[in-house]
Amino acid sequence: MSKVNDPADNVPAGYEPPAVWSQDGANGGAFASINRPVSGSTHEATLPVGRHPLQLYSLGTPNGQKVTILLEELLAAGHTGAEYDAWRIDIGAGQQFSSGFVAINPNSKIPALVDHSTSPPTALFESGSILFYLAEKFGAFLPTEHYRRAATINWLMWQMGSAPFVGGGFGHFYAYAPIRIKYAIDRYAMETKRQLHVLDTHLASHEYLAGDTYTIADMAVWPWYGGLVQGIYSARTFLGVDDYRHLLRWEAQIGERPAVRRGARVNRTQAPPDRPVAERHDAKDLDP
Ligand SMILES: N[C@@H](CCC(=O)N[C@@H](CS)C(=O)NCC(=O)O)C(=O)O
Repeated sequence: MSKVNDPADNVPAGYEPPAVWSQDGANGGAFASINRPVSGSTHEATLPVGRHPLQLYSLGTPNGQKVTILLEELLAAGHTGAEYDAWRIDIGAGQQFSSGFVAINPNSKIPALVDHSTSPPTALFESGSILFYLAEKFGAFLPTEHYRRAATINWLMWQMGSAPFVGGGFGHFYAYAPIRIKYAIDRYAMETKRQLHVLDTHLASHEYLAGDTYTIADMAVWPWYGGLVQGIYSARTFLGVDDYRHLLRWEAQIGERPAVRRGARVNRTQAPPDRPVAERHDAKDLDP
């Protein structure tokens, strides 16, 4: 690491990284109680299994919403095999570290899915992998023409690689960290605005991310970047989101789809302005 300053300027003042890092108690951030430097389960517990082919273990965060939006879109398009039970995993209470959850996702993060219509059942984790699997399984929202398919996967991968800078970077340091660090906020606000500009520029000349077709790429990007437009982290003004008018057009267009509105309510305890649904086991659970 290059030495660029006086340690007195560090945060906290005088801090120098030790030769070997070790955990120094909880750091006080919003997720301090669940962060650990090791993987694996902390307790024995099996996951519940409902009556539908697809069993989703998730929470209605942006990463969770991507999957429930696709499932609701598939059902709306008539793919009855996409019926699902959505079980709520309380990550604040550490349910992602149960032995049952770790068995299907060794990375201990929502969302995770098990497809019981296959033999043996198929376990899936990483939201992008889940979207890709379901789109292929049902032959929907993933175009077959090479250029449209490539564009869809490009934007899906872009989202998976980019959003951690928004959530783990900007969102963490702006909204969740126990102290406000200008250096960190500047770094991640810059990158988040760059990403918003990437989307805005592309959407100026494309109706959807993959061009003229609504795909899993839109479903992956909408919860995160539409979320910034809707005010997650209360950063809409700070990030100057109103300047990105093509992104705003696309955000509203995707957000008014009935399946998107349904999917965005699943595994949530708050989903303004709509009614949240902590668990979904039947289509009726989401009816008005
Ligand atoms: N790259 C993963 C990220 C998933 C992720 O970060 N999930 C968060 C909630 S949005 C989580 O489960 N956090 C719990 C933890 O870190 O212990 C994906 O897209 O599925």
